[in-house]
Amino acid sequence: MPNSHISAIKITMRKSLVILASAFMLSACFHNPITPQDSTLQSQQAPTIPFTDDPTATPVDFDLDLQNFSFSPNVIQASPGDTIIVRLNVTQGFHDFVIDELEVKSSQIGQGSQEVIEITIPADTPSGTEYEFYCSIGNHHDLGMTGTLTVQ
Ligand SMILES: [Cu+2]
Repeated sequence: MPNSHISAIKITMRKSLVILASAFMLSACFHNPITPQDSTLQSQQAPTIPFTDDPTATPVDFDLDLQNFSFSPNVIQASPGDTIIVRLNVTQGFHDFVIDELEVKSSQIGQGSQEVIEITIPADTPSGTEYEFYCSIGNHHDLGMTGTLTVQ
C-alpha cells in the first residue's frame, strides 16, 4: 500500500512539471513580439551627436589652452553680430571661461578635458569694445587668469 501511494504522488508531480513547462512556453510566446520592438527602439536611439559631445570634431574659430593660471592665447577678436565658436582645452588644473557682460559661462573643466562654447556678439556692439574673459574658479582671476575679447 505505501508504495502505490508514493508512485501516485510522483505522477502528480510529473503532471505539474508538464503544466509548468507549458506555462513557461506560453509566456515565452507572449514575450516574443516585444523583442523586435526593443531592437527597433535601440536603433532609433543610435548616435545623434550633440554639439558639445565631440569637441575635437567641431570646427572652431578659436582654440584656447587653459592652464594655471592663464589663457593661451589671451586675446580673441570678433565683429559685431558674430557668433564665434571657442574650444577650451584644459591642459592643467581645473578652470572655466566666463564673460559677464555676454552672459557666457562654460562648465568647470578638468585637466585633459575640452568644451566648445558659442559666444554671440550683439550686432549693436560698438567697434572697439573690449570684454574681459576670465576663470571664475577660486582666485584664478586675481592670479592673472584673464583675457580680452575685442570687438572690431
Ligand atoms: Cu582657473
